[in-house]
Formats: sequence, structure tokens, C-alpha cells
Amino acid sequence: MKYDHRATESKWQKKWEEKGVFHASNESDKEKFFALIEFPYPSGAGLHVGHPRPYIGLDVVARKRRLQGYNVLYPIGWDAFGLPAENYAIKNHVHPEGITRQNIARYKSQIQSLGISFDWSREISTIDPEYYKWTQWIFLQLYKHGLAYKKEMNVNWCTSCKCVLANEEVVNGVCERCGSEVVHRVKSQWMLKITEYAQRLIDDLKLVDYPERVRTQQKNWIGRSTGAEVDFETSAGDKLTIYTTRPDTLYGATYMVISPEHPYIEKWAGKLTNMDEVREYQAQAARKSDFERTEVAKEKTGVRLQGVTAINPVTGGEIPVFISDYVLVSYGTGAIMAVPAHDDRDWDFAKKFRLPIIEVVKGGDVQEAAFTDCETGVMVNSGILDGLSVEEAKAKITGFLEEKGIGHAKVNYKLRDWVFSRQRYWGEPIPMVYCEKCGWQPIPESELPLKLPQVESYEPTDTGESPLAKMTEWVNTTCPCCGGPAKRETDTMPQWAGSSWYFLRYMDPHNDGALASKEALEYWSPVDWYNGGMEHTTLHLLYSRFWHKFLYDIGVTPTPEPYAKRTSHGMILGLNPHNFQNLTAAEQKKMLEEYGSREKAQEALREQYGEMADHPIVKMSKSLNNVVNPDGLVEEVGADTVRLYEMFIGDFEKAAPWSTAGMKGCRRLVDRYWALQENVTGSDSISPELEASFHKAIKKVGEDIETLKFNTAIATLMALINEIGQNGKGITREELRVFTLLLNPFAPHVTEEVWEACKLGGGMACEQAWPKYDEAKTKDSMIEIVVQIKGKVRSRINVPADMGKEEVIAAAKAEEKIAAELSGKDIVKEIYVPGKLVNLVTK
Ligand code: ANZ
Ligand code: ZN
Repeated sequence: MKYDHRATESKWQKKWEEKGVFHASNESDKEKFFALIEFPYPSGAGLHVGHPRPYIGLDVVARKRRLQGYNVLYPIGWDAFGLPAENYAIKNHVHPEGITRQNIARYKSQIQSLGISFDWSREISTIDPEYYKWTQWIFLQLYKHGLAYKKEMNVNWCTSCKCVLANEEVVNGVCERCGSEVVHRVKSQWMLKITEYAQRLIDDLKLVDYPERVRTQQKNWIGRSTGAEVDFETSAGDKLTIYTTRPDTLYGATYMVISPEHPYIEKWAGKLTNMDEVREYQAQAARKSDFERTEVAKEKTGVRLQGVTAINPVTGGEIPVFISDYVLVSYGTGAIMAVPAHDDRDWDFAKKFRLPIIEVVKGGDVQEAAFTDCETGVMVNSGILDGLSVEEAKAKITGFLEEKGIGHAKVNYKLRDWVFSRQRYWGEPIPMVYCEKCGWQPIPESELPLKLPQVESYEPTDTGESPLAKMTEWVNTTCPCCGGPAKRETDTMPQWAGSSWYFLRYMDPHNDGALASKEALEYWSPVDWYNGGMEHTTLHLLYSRFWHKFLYDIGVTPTPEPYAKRTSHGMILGLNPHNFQNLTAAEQKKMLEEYGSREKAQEALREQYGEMADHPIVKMSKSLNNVVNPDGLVEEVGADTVRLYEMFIGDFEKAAPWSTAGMKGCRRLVDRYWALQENVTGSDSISPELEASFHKAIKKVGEDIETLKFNTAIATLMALINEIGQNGKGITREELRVFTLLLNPFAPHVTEEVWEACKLGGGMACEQAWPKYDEAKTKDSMIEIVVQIKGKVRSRINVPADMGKEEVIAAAKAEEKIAAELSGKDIVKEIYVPGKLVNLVTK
């Protein structure tokens, strides 16, 4: 009887949903388990085989937890606002909601065809007003607690998306989404004070179970450093404050640099005699990204401010002040003291501008120290610091500066406040209005949700204003404070908003009086296990931890951290069509003829497609046309096989190349398992020959699932089915029952069908109890012991591996042949070599 995956899979998917077996209950005596995957952005391209890898991985965990008796919440929803849908909508003159809903429907059916045990009764979407009502509500609370503010900002402006980007969205100087150039512009933006949580976001990493690489990335992103702020007197009369991590090198500060955007430049304009040159340089710098500006290797540029000088506060020496783009306005105080002897960038700059270089630390490799965090060496040319170690000098100079009132110790973070507004239509409206008389006012909470106005179609504005600005009827409103005329904020929230708290909504998705009830939050918090991509380690994880901490502070959430445990999956990769190895045989032949050798052919490909052509395996992407969609595969080989293959393809935490041909082995496992039904014996126990193997498999599969070693768990099941076959006696009911339950989290459909057909128990397979193993039986149970009499081999016995000395000797003496030989003789000595032999010495 051949296995019909099509009929079986749709049958069980329907049954599960009808019976609601995966619906979590908010009222249960069972222990809770909340498993979370990063909810998808439903893109127009549909799901490719890389997307469901994490869903299947945590599905295996969730299904196992249910079998272990937990009340499991495994939800899904849609991160549905976002630029691609908006850009598509603009291009095609349609509304982004329609296309987004279509994409959601497609994603949903693709995901459902894989039999993932999501609780569909809790499906949410960030674009639903019932959902974004609470996103807006959280914003209002942030505002009311002084954590949201509006500020003129030098922002990253994507020239193609016509939109402000957060620093995190600028990668290597270009827009993370579209790859276009990013420049600086000054705009008034809503900001969220994530910096106020910087220290707690570091400290509370202690409370959670995150992989070390994730922890490190979070810390690096926050970028805590310790040092001092120091005031330098200037000839202009203003004190120029700098931030340094090396106050010990103050005697070596031979010039200063301020960022081209530093406010003093305008203030000093009247005193500066080379203002034209300065302005020209400012304009140049504005066109560059922070990334370009701070690159160490880059040739240093700058302009000396003519007409203003500064005084080194410890040497009293007069030193020049420059502007240079290697100093960023957004970090520290936007000004530095330059110590060319001990800082690479200052060194390059000093060489170029012929500035004095004074060594103040001797004997230690300061450059290396910067990486190892342990500065060695002794202070020289440093007045009161001479002879001290770096650490001592830091402490002494900081004390000195504090005493004189010209400086103090300072902790700095690389983390910036979060630029929270976007000049786009397709996002949550920011629930604020502006009144000429009263300034910015929050709208009353009773008016939430503030819905996006309906439009047929719209265009972005070239001025960088949101398309909402043109919808005057929506924009014009009354001031909640004085009742006079006022205007709504026309910027919307970034996509990061809806994803910063979605896991809370799953706990109580239909509540319209609160983002979730107190009881639901108490019961389900925190998320027990959150799996997501490494690409979300810095931003999404930080943003959502920040919001959660804020909600904790105002008494909404019961725990300081949202996710107890975080894991990460590796990406599924595709073949690079521009790599020689992946060309068709005909294409290869043609190229070989043209270029003479493989190497030359590959060189030609590289010339045409760039460096990337050299990698045979790359990310799946529409532009490379190497995307594999799961739909056809599910149809052809079945969801269980696709699921098994996604888990078998390699280490879950590492990237792996997709190979459709590689699925065969997994389909074979399904077929062999299916065939077991044909030879079931009546026995209600595991046969002695297989007992150890079964107990070992229960242990191994269970432990492997916990450590995300799904591939070796499946290999264990493959080996076990081989053994069952080799045993040659068919399979007992108990063996089939246990095997079915072990396979169920990976291949839920076929196991349900066998469970039902062979009547292996009441209810569905997914409602049973996870098999238990006996630790003792997982050891290689029996070992062979040679039995000698006076050093001569007389017999062999099989004993349990862990049997003690006394018992083994007793068993040896009791063996039939030995017992016969021994009768009437006195034993003078008994020798036992553990695990090997017993020698009985008689008189
Ligand atoms: C003097 C000095 C001597 C410095 C030395 C370093 C080494 P982190 O560790 O990243 O916090 N700096 C300060 N503000 C800056 C800005 N806005 N743009 C660019 N650079 C800035 O880096 C702090 C160090 O980077 C500071 O310490 C300062 O240079 C520079 F041997 O001051 B240091
Ligand atoms: Zn007003």
C-alpha cells in the first residue's frame, strides 16, 4: 500500500483545526510553554524554503512540549506594514492594504500546507486597527513618560526610498533595503529615548539565556565606554568640551578637532576668517555617510579654524582647532582632543597637517591595548602623571580635573536615541497633533485607534513630507487641549514599532480594553523560547527589550525581560547561477570553448557579475532567480518530507545549501515508516534485541530536540528503522507506538495516519505522552565475559554491562559447564578483569 501524502496531509490538517488541538488555553493547570518565531513580513514573492526553517524547528520543540504535557502557545501573525508593499502600491496606483492582504493569504496557505502547529485562533496582523491601537497606546505612554520627543535631527536620508532611515538601516553607507546612496538631511523627527535604558539593556543580559554571539552583538551595539569629559578654554571665550576614553593622554593633546556640524561653528562665524572654506568643507561632509567618514584607512581631510585657538588645560599650551569629518557630531560631545602619538586617526591627521606629536606613554603598545583592554606602559612627558601606569594615570587625572572643576568621569554609549518617524503612508499614524498655541499634544486615548485615512492611491512627496500631509481633511483637526485648530502629525511609525511588542498581543489577541489582560500577561510571560535570525540580533531584539522594560516600569508587563531564551537558525542558501560550477553542462562547454579553461571562464564570470560570482552558494534572492518555493515540493513529496529535509539539511544553527535532490533520503524514511504497518506483531512490549536501541533513541531524540540538533535526531530515527528491519521479525505494537511518537514532531501527518490505522491508542498521536526511557537500558546492555579455570578458557557468559564484580563472578560460577567442572574443587583465587574475563584458580 503506497503512502498517499496528499490525502493524508490535508485530512489531518483539517482534523487538527476542527478539534483545535493546537489552540492554547489561558486557563490551564498545566505548566505553560510559550514558543515564538519572528513573525514574517508577507512579501510579494511568497515564502521560499528558507523561511519555514525556523517555524519547523520550533514546531518540533512545540509539538514535543505538548507531548510532555505542557500548555503550549505557539502563535503566528504578520509584520505587515512596510516599504515593499508601499513602493509596489505607488508604482501600480493601488492601495497597499489590498496587496498586503493578498500576500498574507498566500503566506498563510503556504505555511498551513506544512502542518505547523500554530494556534491560528490567535493570528494577528500589525496593520489591523485593533492591533495598532495598542502600538499607538504604547507610543502615548512613552510620550507621557518623557521618552518620546521631537527633535531637529541630522538624519540619514535615502535618496531612492525618499525616507529617513535609522542608523541601523544604513549598511556600508547605503540603504539596507534598496542599496541606494544615503545622505544627511536636517529634519524634525520623533525620537525614542532608548539611551535611557542602555545600561539596563547590558546588565539584564545576565537574566536571560542567549547564545554568546547574540549577547556580544547586543553589547557591541550598545557600545559602552568609560572615560572623561574635559573642558578646554578657547580664545572665543566658549569652553569646548570633549569626550575621551584616554584622559591619561591629556598632556599629549596637541590640537583639537570638532565635527563639521558642531554648533560652535555658527556661533564663531564672526570670528573665523576662513568661513568660506569651512562652509565648503561642511557641505562636502554632509554628503558622506558616517561609515565613510570614520573608516580608519581613509585619507584624512579637514580645515583649520582661523581665528580661534584652544588651551590645553594641563600644559597651558595654545593649540589649534580643526574641523574634520572623522569626528562625528552624534557621539560624545562632537569634539575631541587629538593625541596623535597614541591614536591612529589623529596620527594620520597630524602627519598630513604637520602637527606636533608628543609621546606620553612609553613601553606599552597602546594600539594593541585598545583591543585587549589592558593598557601597559608608563606615563612620560606628563607632568603630575609621570611614572604612573595608564590605569593609575586615568584615575589621578580624572580626580585632578574634577578638583579643578574642568572635567569629570563619564560613561558613553554608542547607542543613539531611536529615530521613530518615517515620511511614509503605510505605517501606524503617530497619535499627536500640533497646535500653534499649545505645541505638540497627544490625542486622548479614547480616540485610539487613530486610523490611517483611506485613499485610492498616492505618491510620495519630493519634499520629504509624508503623503499624509496632502490629505488635508485628515490632517486638520482640533487641539485636544484648547479646542482650537490644530494639525495631525503626518509622519508614521517605522516597521520596528509593531514588532516591538507583538508577542504580548498573542497572549490575549482579542482584548479590546488592554493590549492584553493582566492575567494573560502574568500567565504567559516571559516568552520561554524565541528563535530568530542573526540579522535581528541588534535592532529588533534591542527595540523590543526596550519597550518591554518600559512596559515593565509602568506596571504593564510582569517581567523585566521579554524572552527567557533566544536561539538562532542558519540561513538556507541557494546556488549561485553566476558561478561556473552551477552552469548547465551545455553552458560550461560553451564557456570552456570560448575561454580555454575553467579558471578563465570563472574570471569572465567575475568580470561580468563581480566578486560574488566566485561563491558557488549564496543567499536565495529573486534577482538571482535561485529561489526555491515550498509549494510544488509539498505537492510532490509531501509536507512531512519537506519538514524532515528542512531539519535534516544540516546543523540548524548554521547556513546550509538547499538541494531538492537531497530530499530523497527523507522521503525514504517516510515510506519505510509507512511500510512498518504491514508487519505488526501482537506484542505489547519492545523485543529484547531492540530494547537498548529504543531506549537510546528516546533519550537521543529528546535531547537533540532540546539542543536544536534536529539533524542527528532524524539520523537516529533512520538508524533505528534500519535495526528494526535487520531484526527481521516485523515490529511489535509497542515498538511502533514509540517510534511513531518520536517521529511525530518531525512528520506529524504520516504518524497520525499510522496511529489511527493501527489503533495505537486513544485520541490523536499529538495528544499522547512523550515516551520515557530507562537510563540503565540506554547503556550497551550486555557484554561478553570470558570465563577461565586456571588460566584456560572454558566458557563465555553474557552479563549486563554495569554488573558488579561479585555478581559477575557468581554468574561465571553458575554457568552450566563451569559449574560442572568446579564441582568438588576448592577455589583458591578469583580474578576479575572488569568487562573482560573471570579466572577461577582451583587447587
Ligand atoms: C584621546 C585619545 C587618545 C583617544 C588615545 C583615543 C586614544 P570609543 O572607545 O569608541 O568610545 N572620539 C570621541 N568622540 C568622538 C567623536 N564624536 N567622533 C570621533 N571620535 C571621537 O572612542 C572614544 C575615543 O574616540 C575618544 O578618546 C576620542 O579619542 C575619540 F590614545 O581621546 B580619544
Ligand atoms: Zn491648543
